[in-house]
Amino acid sequence: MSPPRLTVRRIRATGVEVPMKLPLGTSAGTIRSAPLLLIDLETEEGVTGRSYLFCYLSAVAPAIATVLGEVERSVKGERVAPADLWEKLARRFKLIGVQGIVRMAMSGFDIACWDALAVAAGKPLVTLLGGALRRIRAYNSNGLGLMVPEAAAEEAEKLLEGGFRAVKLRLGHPTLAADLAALRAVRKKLPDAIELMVDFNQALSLAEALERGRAIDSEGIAWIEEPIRHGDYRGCAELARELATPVQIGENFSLPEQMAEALEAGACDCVMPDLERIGGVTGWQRAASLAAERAVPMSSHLFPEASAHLLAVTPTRHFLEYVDWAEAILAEPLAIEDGAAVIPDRPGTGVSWDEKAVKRYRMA
Ligand code: SMN
Ligand code: MG
Repeated sequence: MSPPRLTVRRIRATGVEVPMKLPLGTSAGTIRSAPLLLIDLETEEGVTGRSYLFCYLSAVAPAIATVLGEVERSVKGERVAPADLWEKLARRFKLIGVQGIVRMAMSGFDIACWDALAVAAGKPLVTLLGGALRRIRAYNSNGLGLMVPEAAAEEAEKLLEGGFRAVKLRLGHPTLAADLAALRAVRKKLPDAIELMVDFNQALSLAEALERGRAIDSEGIAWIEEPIRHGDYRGCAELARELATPVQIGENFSLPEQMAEALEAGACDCVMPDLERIGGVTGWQRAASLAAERAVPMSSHLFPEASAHLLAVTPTRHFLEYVDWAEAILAEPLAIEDGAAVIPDRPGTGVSWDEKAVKRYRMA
């Protein structure tokens, strides 16, 4: 069956700031609320495609909305064919560059396009992509920021609710001793079968990362994420060679081209591209092929609702990163059962808004 014919009519972007149940204390600052930009792609045929972006800073939401206005002007009246529209927009934004918030706006639009196509076909996105409904193993990435050991251990234990068998701890305390204390307190509190990831959010120099990584190597950790500046692929490659614990990067890959460079450099043992930076569903599919060619395990970053569909058709599927931030404004939040995301049996990605909540959390 050929894909449904849809025509771009309008893009609506709505900024909301939703409270996070658990603050996220990273080495680069603490996040207490999630600034999200909700995207509604309206088509002439009456089908609406939806997606949301995580803006990191609330001030950035209106800036991305402005770029989406330019996206709308560029593709209004065009057929919803995501790869073609990506190419067209890449030409439109060539001089400013398909990077930063331009790339985020394009990615959000791409995801909404795919959602619209799946909705029009009456199929879950995973089915449209050739896969099947299934559960996707997840780790609980809510909370568990930089905190004193006892508090971290207590919070880690709570994160197992929902049957999670893996959680992620943020590190990058001022000293190795403080990192080890937090890590050991959490490891000790969790049953042995529970996997524990750690994320430095680029806090360390290469020398510090070698030292802390070697210290962590004997602690039974599933991966060490972004220990140093994300784009230092030579440094990352040295860490990947020297450390026994797998090195994980990817949330900052800008489009599949950068992921290809990282893999070429041997910069990591696993990858975790982020939908709004890798280029939406279209970019993700290319990233998944790159990971498959090299048999590199691939996880997701944020956006668990859409990522669950995509991981189901990712040959080297590893873990879904589960955060509940969008739950506050979703009509039907992603379900977690026995530590796995349940891909909903609804047309599209399953994302639609709780309009009352959107009103409540709408940005000024
Ligand atoms: C992270 C995600 C989103 C905001 C801040 C930090 C973190 C992760 O790096 O991987 O979850
Ligand atoms: Mg991270």
